[in-house]
Amino acid sequence: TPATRPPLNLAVYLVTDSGSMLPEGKSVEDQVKAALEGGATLIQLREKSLDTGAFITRARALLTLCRAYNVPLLINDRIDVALAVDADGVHLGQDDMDPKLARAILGPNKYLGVTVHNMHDAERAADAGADYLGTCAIFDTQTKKHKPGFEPLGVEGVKAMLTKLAEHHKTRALPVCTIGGLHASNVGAVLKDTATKTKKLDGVAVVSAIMAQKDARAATAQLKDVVERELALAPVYATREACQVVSVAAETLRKLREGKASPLVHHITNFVVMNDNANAALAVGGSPVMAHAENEMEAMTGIASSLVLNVGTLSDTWISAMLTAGRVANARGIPVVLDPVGAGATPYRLATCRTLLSEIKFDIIKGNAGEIAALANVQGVEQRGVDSGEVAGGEKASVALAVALAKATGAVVAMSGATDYVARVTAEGKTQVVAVDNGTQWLGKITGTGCTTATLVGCFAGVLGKANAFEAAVAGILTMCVAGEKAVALAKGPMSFKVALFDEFFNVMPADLVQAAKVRDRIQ
Ligand code: 3NM
Ligand code: MG
Repeated sequence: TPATRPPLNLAVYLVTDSGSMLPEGKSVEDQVKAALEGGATLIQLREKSLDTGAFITRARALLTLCRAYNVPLLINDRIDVALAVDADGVHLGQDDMDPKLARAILGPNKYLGVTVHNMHDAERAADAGADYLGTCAIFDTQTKKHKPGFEPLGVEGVKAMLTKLAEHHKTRALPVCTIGGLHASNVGAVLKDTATKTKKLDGVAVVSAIMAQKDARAATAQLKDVVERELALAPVYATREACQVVSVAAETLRKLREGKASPLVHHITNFVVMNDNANAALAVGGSPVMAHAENEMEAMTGIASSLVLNVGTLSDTWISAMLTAGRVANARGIPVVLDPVGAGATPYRLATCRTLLSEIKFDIIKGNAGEIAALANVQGVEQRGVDSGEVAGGEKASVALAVALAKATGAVVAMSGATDYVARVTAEGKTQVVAVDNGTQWLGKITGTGCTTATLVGCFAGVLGKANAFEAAVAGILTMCVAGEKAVALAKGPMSFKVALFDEFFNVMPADLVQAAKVRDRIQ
């Protein structure tokens, strides 16, 4: 099962200090609380001389604060303290425990951050399963004594390290922050001037810029403002439940990026998108296969991690192949995604979808509002060709529609549109819905982005399995939308947008999903 920990976001990373820099009358706890109010995205408790008992007491207090803001708490160096209080992970310096040993003790579900001085450190950290890297100091700092002979990296040094990190498949997907002498008046330039074509910093770590400030909340908000502007972050958006879904999406994308998962996604899909879908699956880290011959369905679906059935450019021979593939997938516990392309456009398509729905248990149904309405037998939603109409009645009606089909089929329903909705009804009758406000109008200007979304959903479902179909649906949609948003900047028209979009399927990073996500829950 995927971990449900708060998402890792390095944007504004507070590292604590309990020494003489604290303003009079302020405790570490006071400053951390103020920083959380001001929008800090990650907290590290760093104590260099506290006794273990007092350390644990402080860690517990900070964890309570962090939980209230759904922000992870990491502990500097002390794995025992992190485990004792069930913090979200640890940060290690190069003089601390070997990251591989630390990972073995921590298990897979704690965050592990490592300070790195060079590519050798970075590769070792990546091999150990680090979740992010911090560079050694970029500038001089009063807060921590540099070792004799150590020179801060400077802007050029950090940029050079980012370039090298981007060149290595092991380190390419790891989020990175820097530290040392950073404050609101220099982080904008640091983020801008260290950015390379292929990799940028995902945030900044500070001590005195927050801990030493009388108004730590305002200081944090000011930092957050600069970082938000420079990294084009989504404003803090998600509530706890949505955060956890985004967190799972990011962690699964990382597995795909690092080649730790390479799901074989069997498609029976239409002629219009067949090649595009195969390329999209490859780009995101999956392994596509497009096979339609009924005689090989048993063997092909049998070795797949997930199955995507798409009713575009339909014919009778394909329907019987779909039925066979679907039955094999159901029998073997392989997740199945339905893309009911143009379901309401012709009686043939609608009848086919009904047959498929009655013969096959689908884990996810992904369609636009018109398609979902056709399957749910709801009148009044416009259906023109395979393009969607929007639902009259706004969000409430959209959610009701998605929930109705989820209830009728038992599947997770992912309904695309300007806002995408993902809905499910659990076996106990509990309804869960999230809305994804990401995306761009450009996704509607080229053909096949809906089908390609089903491919991405299929890739995530292939890693996450049937039990996490809801998370897989959100992950696929979010990846499409965030890739789309990033591609817009490079588009001169529909075709250059398409090229940029497919490049972004390859380049979009877990940290991009976390930082760009506009995911809402509790909307029903
Ligand atoms: N680690 P300030 S520099 C905690 O070089 C820490 O690894 C560093 O403090 C490293 O934001 C540092 O006040 C202190 O400059 C940074
Ligand atoms: Mg250390």
